Amino acid sequence: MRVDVVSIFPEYFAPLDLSLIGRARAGGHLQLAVHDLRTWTHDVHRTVDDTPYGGGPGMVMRPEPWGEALDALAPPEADPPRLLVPTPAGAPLTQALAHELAAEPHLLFACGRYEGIDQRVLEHAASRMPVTEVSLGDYVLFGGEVAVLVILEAVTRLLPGVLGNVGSLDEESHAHGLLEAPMYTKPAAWRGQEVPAVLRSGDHGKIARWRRDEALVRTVARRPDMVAALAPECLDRQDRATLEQAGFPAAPSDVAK
Ligand code: JF8
Repeated sequence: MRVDVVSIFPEYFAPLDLSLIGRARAGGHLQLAVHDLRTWTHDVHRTVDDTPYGGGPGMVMRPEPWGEALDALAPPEADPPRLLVPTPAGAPLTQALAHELAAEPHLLFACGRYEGIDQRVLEHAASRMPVTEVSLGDYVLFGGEVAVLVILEAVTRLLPGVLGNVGSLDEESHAHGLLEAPMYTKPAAWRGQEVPAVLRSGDHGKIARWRRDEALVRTVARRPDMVAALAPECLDRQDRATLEQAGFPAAPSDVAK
């Protein structure tokens, strides 16, 4: 997969040389290029921002450098990339979106700063390529850079050949719409706490059932929204019994009415 990133802080992306993403790059799974938006300015101050029309606090990113950057990185004659624009107003990043992005041949990330990018940049880009505004969640960051680091980490680990053990992808949290059961390693007893006996029993059927029940109980307690979103046909009799015992669905509260 090819990935281009445009930012006024290209140094933010230094961590992408490290660890498993660095290895994915060295192994040729990820071809990453980070570009300084100021490359596409022409004034002595290399200006990228200006005051907002309509007034209000802060500054807005001017459209001209972004227009030139997108012309250079997504030339009209070439196969268009998918443009991703982090913004608190975007669609939430989910594991499903990460899978979708991992199947793309070319991603182009536009990192805004200040109060964001002039909306006409996105409107114009949408006439040439698919544009997706994406959000990490309901809290406010200074800019899109950290969001791009997060999205790239979620996507890179899904690229074929990047994870050694492909099976671990199907077993992890969110793969089945549930949180994972707790995990343990040696020693069997530590500071007076024992690893649950079932995990040391060697009975793989019992272990799978125990993990499924733990996952269900945990998800009811921590993420009832995820349990509510489960397709009923994904639940067997024992699942339904475990959910009921865990107190799902919660009794309707007076507040909700
Ligand atoms: C920004 C550009 C974001 N979940 C999120 N919170 N805040 C942001 C974000 C993204 C881009 C810019 N301010 C200026 C905030 C995402 N994604």
